[in-house]
Amino acid sequence: MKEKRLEETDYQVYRAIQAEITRERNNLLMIASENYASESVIEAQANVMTNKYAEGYPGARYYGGCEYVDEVERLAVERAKRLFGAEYVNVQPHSGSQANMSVYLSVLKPGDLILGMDLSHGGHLTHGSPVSFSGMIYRAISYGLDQKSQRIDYDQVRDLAKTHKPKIIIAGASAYPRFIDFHRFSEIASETGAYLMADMAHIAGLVAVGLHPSPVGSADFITTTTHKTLRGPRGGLILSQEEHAEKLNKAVFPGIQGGPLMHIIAAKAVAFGEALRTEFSGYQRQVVTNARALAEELMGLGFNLVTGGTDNHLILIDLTLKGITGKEAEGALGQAGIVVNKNSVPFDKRGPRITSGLRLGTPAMTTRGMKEDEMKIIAGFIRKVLENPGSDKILTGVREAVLDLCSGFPIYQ
Ligand code: DSN
Repeated sequence: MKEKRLEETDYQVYRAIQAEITRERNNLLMIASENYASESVIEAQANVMTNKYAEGYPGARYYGGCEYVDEVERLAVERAKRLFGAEYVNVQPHSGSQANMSVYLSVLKPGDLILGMDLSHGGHLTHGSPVSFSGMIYRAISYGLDQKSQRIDYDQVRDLAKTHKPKIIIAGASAYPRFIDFHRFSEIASETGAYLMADMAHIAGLVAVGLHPSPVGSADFITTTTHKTLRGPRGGLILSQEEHAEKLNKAVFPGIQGGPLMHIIAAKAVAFGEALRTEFSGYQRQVVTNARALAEELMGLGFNLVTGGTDNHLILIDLTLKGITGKEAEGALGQAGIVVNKNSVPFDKRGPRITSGLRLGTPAMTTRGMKEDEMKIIAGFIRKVLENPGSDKILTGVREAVLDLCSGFPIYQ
């Protein structure tokens, strides 16, 4: 195939991609759900498998010519099974939301009751929010955090499950800095006759190497994205037991999706292969060590963290007493080259567009090779910015220091 460079064929798109590469090199990417996929993962996504229709599953497709895409899908499935110790794996969901939608479709009917974590307490849109399909098609109720400990209120989960008898309970979060007790959730689900779905999107990388207790063995269904701590391509994944295989396969295709994205499945296979290597455990350990170091340093500098620390890859700063909103803080930090997202804190008095908090994660910075010393430096930058959000001089000074720090940890050269 004659190679035509994008630079010559579509300069506008080429230029935007180049600018994105520069942005990813020259900023501290601290959005807890983001990471830098390896160049092998990126290469595997940019290939001719994007051309192939492969509705169905390996060996049982609705199209001819699937021998090579079958090979990558089988590799992805087999590697994901080994990585998580799961009996059944489906690598076709295009995203985490579609993985969740597939699970619901496989066991729920419209109008059935689901019990998930409140979005404003750290849950996810697809766990029953009224603005998502999950809260529109199904009836949803939610549990939250205990006001004092700011940890999941398992007694409330049990009470709600006993009183309302949901068909499925969802254990999982997108902004919760502590371990999730999947075993406890499974006890509640068995006691109340509910299915248990664990959405481990944020913590999948930690689960893969045993740094977070695994939901495998506790949950009936486990969903995840593949691009957060797992550091693969953007996409979704479902794990379960063989007994649920048929209904899950049908729910993904033809239930909610058509042709799988075979180039992305190739990249998932590559990412799972990387995650099975010994170095991946070391990487995840450092992600957690870095999150703890960042948490300690920020608390030492006078910041209030939700739950007073972290067990995983993320922290939530509560800015309520700092005289700055989450929105203002995100803006000022962004100007200084520190990319984060504003986030509600438990029992936040401000709405989701403003918020009183910030969510920060260490997966991407750890991929660049940063360790505890750099986390301390970053905590210092954050303090400087948040104490002087209106000072262009200070923001420019921190921006220069961020560029200097980034240049010591090259990425995508
Ligand atoms: N949007 C993702 C996150 O940032 O956590 C969850 O889907």
